Amino acid sequence: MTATSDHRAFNEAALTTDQGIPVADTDNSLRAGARGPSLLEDFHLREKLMRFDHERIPERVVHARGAGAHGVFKIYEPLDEYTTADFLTDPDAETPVFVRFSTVQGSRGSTDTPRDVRGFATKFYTRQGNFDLVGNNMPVFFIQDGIKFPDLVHALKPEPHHEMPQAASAHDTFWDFVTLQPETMHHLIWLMSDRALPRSYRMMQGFGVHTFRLVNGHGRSTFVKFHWTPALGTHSLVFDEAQKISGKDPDFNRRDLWEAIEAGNFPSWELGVQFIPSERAFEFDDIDLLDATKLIPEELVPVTPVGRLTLNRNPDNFFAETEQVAFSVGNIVPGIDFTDDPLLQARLFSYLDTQLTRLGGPNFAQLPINRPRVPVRNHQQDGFHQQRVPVGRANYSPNSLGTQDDGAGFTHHPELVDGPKERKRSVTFADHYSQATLFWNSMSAWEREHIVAAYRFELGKVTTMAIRVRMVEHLNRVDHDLAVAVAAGIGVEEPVKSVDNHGRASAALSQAPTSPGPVTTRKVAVLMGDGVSARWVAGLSENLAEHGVTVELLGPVDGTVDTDDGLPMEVTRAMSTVASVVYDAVVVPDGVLSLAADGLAVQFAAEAYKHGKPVAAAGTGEDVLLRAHIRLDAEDPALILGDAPAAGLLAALAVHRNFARDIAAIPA
Ligand code: HDD
Repeated sequence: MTATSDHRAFNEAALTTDQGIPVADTDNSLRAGARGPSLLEDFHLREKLMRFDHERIPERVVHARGAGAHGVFKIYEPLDEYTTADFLTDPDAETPVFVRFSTVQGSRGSTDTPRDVRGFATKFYTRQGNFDLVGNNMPVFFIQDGIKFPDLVHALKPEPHHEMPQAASAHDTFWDFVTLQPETMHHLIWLMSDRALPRSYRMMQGFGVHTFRLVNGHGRSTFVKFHWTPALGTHSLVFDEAQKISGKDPDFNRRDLWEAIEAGNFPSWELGVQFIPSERAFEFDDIDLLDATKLIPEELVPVTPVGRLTLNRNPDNFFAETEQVAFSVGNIVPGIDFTDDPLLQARLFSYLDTQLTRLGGPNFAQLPINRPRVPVRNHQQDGFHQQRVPVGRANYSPNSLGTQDDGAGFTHHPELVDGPKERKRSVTFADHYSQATLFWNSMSAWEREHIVAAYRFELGKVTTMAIRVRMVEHLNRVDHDLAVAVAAGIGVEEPVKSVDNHGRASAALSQAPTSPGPVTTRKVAVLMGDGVSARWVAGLSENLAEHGVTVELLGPVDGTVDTDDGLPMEVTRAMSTVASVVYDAVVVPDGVLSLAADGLAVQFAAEAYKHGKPVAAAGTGEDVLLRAHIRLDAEDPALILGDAPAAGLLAALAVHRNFARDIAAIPA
């Protein structure tokens, strides 16, 4: 080895300071004698502490907690008829993307499963620059005008005097605000539905919310709404389960996304678009396309599938990528354009602005995760954290001393605008109830029960009675029966019917499955103990694994259990380290006599049953269900008894849950 390569080998292996100086010892500070005072000249200690002291950056003011992943987007067919956007017209383009999912209310260190809206933000690194689709998992928003956003968020966030509650909307200030701002009523009912409790980021829809425009090569503009539809179906947790997961595994959704991608089970979503030709813009009597509190029912404008998003790579570093990614609704490429939606217009300012504080200066677009995958050329310069080294003298335009190439760039759609300056809401924004009614009418019986329970829970935490009363008055304008049911749970007098329900519904709004969906990556817990039938468990595991279902064998402790054929069988983990709430189904096999006397096993079965999950048992396993107060003679396709449960379990998992059960007496 030469002296040079020797030197390089040493450098590659060794720690260095930020100045590249090799570090000999990072465990002991420099001292005057082993028990003496530390010396100021210890540059390594000083640098190490300085860097540590400044590791934190401000968290996002909303959507602080999130998880992200890399992937690709590809269209099915070119969309030239509607747009010139390269990534939507080149059938061969595989556009790299980074997606960040998030909750809204809680801090960065809060839990994944509060009742909350989820963010679904996608950065497309297109060949014409970055396009960000910064959406949510609900197709509407609380407010119509961005000037109300600070008020909404102040009311939603923990209350300012004592900073409670964390990651929850069940408190006075939130309900005070929303009951005084009736445009929130439609989004509120979505928030009270199971949509606010996604089983997985991989199992939730996404929406661009606003009406955007696509503009084609002839300058023709078409209004569009963007929809993401998950390949695994749209599924949710129930509230009790979500609350328990918050303690058992606060990283539940983040872990689920990470593990699926690590295992090669790449989640995917179909991008769908509702195309609304400009001529049809005023065709929908009670829906103004510029009002973000309204959706366009799919019965009026169907969703056309246009492409597929697949997430296939976890970030290498959470901070560098997921935390530092800076989305902006204003990042838009030729062929796509904005509308005059006043919520969208306010967002165009806010996202660019917030990054200055969060990422410490104007050069955040140079961070690796934010960098476009195309060359960046302009005369913007300097500022904190500048990474580029511009060359040449000409940092202005026009110039004759450097090069300048104004190619065919982004042109704004030349929409004609005319009107007096005024602080005024359009009268076409005035209806705040009929789409909340539409949502309520579209729900299945169990979805309605969950919504009523959610309103009762949230309003039951509101200490100011006048706010509860106000909310019941609003609900009475959504649907009288809903208002009566909620009022009965929160000590408010039954309201007098004031308006008739319009009776319209939209099937796409319900999450009740209409046909079986994929079971891939669902997780089944098998409760283990000495005496278990080895062949039974092995057979079941094999059968389920063939369908992509993950089986975990939960033992009384880590290690092995003794099976009926005398051989030890290894368990996946100890039952006490998990809980039923982190599984999709629970199985109690035959032969394990200890389980019926084990409170934890009984709780596993009871809780899973209470949450509508498939529960299977064979032989002595049925004793565990009896102890859990589960009626074995109940008509229940998701209660699978007998020796060959695989087919029944798969069928029950394919429809997610059975909420038709009578669970009132189940102690969980
Ligand atoms: Fe927003 C973050 C989605 C209205 C101001 N928003 C943020 C994120 C998502 C959304 C997904 C997290 C992005 C990420 O992962 O980094 N926001 C929405 C949707 C809205 C919406 C779907 C309504 C249709 N937002 C909205 C309004 C304003 C903001 C009206 C202000 C006028 N939003 C912000 C923000 C955030 C943000 C303060 C916080 C961190 C950030 O932008 O980068 O600027």
